[in-house]
Amino acid sequence: MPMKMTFRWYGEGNDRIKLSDIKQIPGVDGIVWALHYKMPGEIWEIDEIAKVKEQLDEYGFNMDVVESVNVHDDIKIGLPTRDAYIENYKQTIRNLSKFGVKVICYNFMPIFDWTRSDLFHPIGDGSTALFYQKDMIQNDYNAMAKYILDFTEKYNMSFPGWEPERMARLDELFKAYEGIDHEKLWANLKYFLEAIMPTCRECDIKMAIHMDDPPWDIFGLPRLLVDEPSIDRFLRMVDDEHNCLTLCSGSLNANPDNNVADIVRKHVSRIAFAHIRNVKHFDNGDFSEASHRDCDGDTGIIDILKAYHDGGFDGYIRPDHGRHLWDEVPGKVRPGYGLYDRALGIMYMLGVWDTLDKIGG
Ligand code: CS2
Ligand code: MN
Repeated sequence: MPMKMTFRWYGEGNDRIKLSDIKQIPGVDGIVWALHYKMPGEIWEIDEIAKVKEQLDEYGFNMDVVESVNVHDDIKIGLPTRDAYIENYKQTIRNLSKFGVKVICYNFMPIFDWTRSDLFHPIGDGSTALFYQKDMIQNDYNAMAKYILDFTEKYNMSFPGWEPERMARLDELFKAYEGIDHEKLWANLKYFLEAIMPTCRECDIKMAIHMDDPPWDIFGLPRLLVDEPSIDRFLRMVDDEHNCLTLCSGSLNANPDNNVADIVRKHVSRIAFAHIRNVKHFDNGDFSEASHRDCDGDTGIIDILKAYHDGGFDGYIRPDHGRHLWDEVPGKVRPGYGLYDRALGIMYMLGVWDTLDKIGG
């Protein structure tokens, strides 16, 4: 079984889930980790990385995948100050490589990471899930950000990509991105990647861009990694084996026209990291996240896993967002990142994978 199962963990003191809990989930070899207190653009220092390594070593987990080393806005906007931030990024890559890190997941979304209108939407069986109500995410970015930030404040947690320091300057940030259209953002992404590729080669670290979530422009901000043609363009633009994808099935399939299994079949050799998430669509364009079970959503989880299996995928994989179950109520769980549904998701994924291994696919 060549693919490598992982589980995302937010770190000591920042995640209620304990490494000893994760250890009991079958098949998990690696922890997907990050230094979540770091601001985009800061260097991750050796002693800070060493601390995490010690914690993971105690349970025999590898630290091969980092999610995320966030990219500074000045790099995305293409300001003259970007070169200094790129130098810092390279130093972080070098420092991570000393600990055997193989993959860095990152994204190139302007201002916001994933965006939802409801973090605890009842889905009908007593559990809740992340929900996107299309008409609530149209014009008023301040209202959307307020909903998310009020939540993080109330429950004293911070979300990656939603750093309060950045969010406090939202209007200023929107101003800074004025004039950054799709083509300019593509050019800035190319500049960034071409600058860091030599370091990635030296360190044998793959950069694995996460898909934009949701995969369309929001609040007038351009989004790039949204469908098969844009993924083709991305891989052609910097055609290097260290320039890879974090193929997030749920992010892409928020647009029902995206066939994720097709994309896996086409680009499996450039997928360094697979996120498996299931999404259920509604006719009005809203969507809800769902359990990993194929028939609970519309994403085609079995087709996707089969495409990976057929392609001999030997990269890293993890369950992405799960539902919140049982005692996982607001305040007790990071939205999308509870223990139970992701553990169930892993068992489902391993069930499909082991069956394909055993009886052929
Ligand atoms: C993640 C992303 O929770 C999620 O949806 O898959 O937030 C992901 O961590 C970032 O976009 C990667 O930079
Ligand atoms: Mn994802």
